[in-house]
Amino acid sequence: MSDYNVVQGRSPVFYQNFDRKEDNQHQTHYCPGCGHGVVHKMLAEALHELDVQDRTILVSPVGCSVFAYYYFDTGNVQSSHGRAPAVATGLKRSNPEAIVISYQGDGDLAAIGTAEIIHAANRGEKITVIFVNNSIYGMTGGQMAPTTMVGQTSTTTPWGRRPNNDGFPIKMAELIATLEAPVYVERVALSDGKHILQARKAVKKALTLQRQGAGFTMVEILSPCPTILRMEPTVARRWVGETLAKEFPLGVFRDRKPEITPVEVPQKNVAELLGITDGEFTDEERDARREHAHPKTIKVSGFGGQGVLLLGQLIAEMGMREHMEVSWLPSYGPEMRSGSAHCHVTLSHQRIGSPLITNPDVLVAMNEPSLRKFGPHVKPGGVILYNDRHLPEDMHFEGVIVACVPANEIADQIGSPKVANVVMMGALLEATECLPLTTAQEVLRGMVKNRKLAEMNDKALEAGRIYLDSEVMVGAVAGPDGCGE
Ligand SMILES: Cc1ncc(C[n+]2csc(CCOP(=O)(O)OP(=O)(O)O)c2C)c(N)n1
Ligand code: SF4
Repeated sequence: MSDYNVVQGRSPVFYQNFDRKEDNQHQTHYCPGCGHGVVHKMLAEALHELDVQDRTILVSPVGCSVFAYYYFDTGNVQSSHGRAPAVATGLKRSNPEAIVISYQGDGDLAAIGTAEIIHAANRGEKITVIFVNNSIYGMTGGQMAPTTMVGQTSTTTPWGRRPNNDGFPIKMAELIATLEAPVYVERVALSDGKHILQARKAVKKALTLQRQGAGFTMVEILSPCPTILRMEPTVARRWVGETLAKEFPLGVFRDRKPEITPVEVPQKNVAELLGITDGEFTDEERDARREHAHPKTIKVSGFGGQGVLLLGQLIAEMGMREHMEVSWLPSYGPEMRSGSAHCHVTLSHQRIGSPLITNPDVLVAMNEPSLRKFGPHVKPGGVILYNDRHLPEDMHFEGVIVACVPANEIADQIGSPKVANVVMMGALLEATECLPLTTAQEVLRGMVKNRKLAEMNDKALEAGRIYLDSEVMVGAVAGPDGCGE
């Protein structure tokens, strides 16, 4: 056997086997002649040459580009359609040492994800975007993409793209290059060997810049999709050079050092920024204060205008004053007033992974639809506070404490229906003892300057607390009808 040197082989950045999920093993992922495979190869080789495999995170969204995670033995995150630059932003900001790549098709990047790419580029996120422009939606069978050329047929433009109806092709490299922040933007093509080498150089350059911490880099790669274009692979490749590259000129659109002068702002935590800390605390003092506050997940829900979002904010602010980790996540429809609204509040002793709460410890239901919607999801042993004297007749909740507090009625007696949410706050503190009453008073007083309203808030807080104590929770546990057992 003669000696030989391997000069081209499988990049070690690729997995040994490209296994597919379950029973699809017999299928290949990319069609013969597809540009994605060529781009994968140059990307893998560049990562290997730059010695960054171990710290690379590849974000693959929806489209044929999603298959990237079957090939790259790197970190892989799959994002929803168009959102890869946003996901990459989060990954890069939380792992500045990582090499983060957003690998996207043209439908993904230039249609559903237009906002994400523009804003990631505009913020100068230090990520690399590999943009595979094959002028069509590949995976879904050939609908018009933003990059489909005038006159080009697709399943949604069978007569050819007409600018008067479908607009003009969007030239993403040029568009991104108009922004201030991007560092490097180049368009290349997979039309022949020479251009493929140029594309390889561009991909490596973008990654090199990222490794140097330079800023936002993007390589747009004109690529063949022989299956959807119904062309032989060799014809499709030629078409990329002879037709696609005419519409999308190749070249470097941006290559410069960023001219971003960082604006130094003092680093403060949220409580300091809001001015709700009363002096410097030692860690011991913080821990001691936190001891009296109890972790809880709370959902507050009702009609827009009932102050449900504000009630959630107030609880979150109280938690901050007790040096807890807090989150507040509002959710409301387009018609905020009189539509329905709810918010998720977490009070925790640890950092909070997600602000979303599916099964809360506590539900404050300010109206019946909220009770029906969220009541069944309260955790066993949790608490439901319902804004009425009784539960609707057909409703029963097993294994949770239900307290009916007619907050609207009580607020009316105090003199303003607006303070019904504060009545509920008093009831909530009494029912759960999650936060000290004095902190609630502090927060409420800080919120309103009007003396009359401040007095009403104080009364409402107290009335809610007393109602729960005397009218509802005669025993430790209220009955399902809201009365004490
Ligand atoms: C939110 C959402 N909308 C639509 C789809 C359907 N969909 C899947 S892939 C795709 C187009 C992808 O085209 P492109 O980004 O050009 O990638 P290619 O397949 O050509 O590589 C669409 C519209 C989806 N999966 N999710
Ligand atoms: S449909 Fe097109 S983009 Fe998708 S794998 Fe096949 S050739 Fe590639």
